[in-house]
Amino acid sequence: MDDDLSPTATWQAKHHVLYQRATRHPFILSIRDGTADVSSFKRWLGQDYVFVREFVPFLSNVLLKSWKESENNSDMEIILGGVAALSDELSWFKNEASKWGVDLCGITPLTANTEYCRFLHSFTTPDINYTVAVTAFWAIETVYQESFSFCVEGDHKTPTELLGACQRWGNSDFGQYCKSLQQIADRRLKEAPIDVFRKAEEVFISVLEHEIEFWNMSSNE
Ligand code: HMH
Repeated sequence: MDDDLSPTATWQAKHHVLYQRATRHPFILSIRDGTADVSSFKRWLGQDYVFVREFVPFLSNVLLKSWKESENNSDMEIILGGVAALSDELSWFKNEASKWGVDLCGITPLTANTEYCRFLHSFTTPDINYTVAVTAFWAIETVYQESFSFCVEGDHKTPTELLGACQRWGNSDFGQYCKSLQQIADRRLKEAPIDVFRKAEEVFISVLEHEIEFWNMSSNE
């Protein structure tokens, strides 16, 4: 591995096949080339609303871990910004769902979603340390950032009615936010004991796998 790369960048390179499958999934490519199925997008929307609701306790717990365990005061403030943004995000989902005629009260989480949410909940126990949890947070946000930014870059043919969703995670401010999370994760990983480092790499891989399954679930009947 390249010594100049940070721990997270090293993993992105080492697991790049999996990383590409998560960030250049056929569902994302179909949005970008204008061939996405309305029913798939609506399924994704309803399922992701359920996911983001479950993300609130996950991220609140990362916030709590940063307060308890971080040696750097700015971490908690950066993570707090992420918690605060979830309130607006849930409103966005409700507004978007009403535009598309998706009834958010009637959503049953599908298997891939249930499994991903179970994975999120596994981080709230005290035996998972801050370094591992913040690495998961970075990876989860980064997959969405890299996926949706691709739909608003270059010669995309993303339909106008899907641009709002793509901009939500694909905008450059969110890109910067993900970079700040990456810096936190890398700073912690450089000081981490080997067992924590290995656990964080495992978590990175699991996030990619769950994200791929989430896209698969959204695109397939
Ligand atoms: C499945 N992964 C999934 N949903 C999201 N909203 C994000 C990541 C980013 O917050």
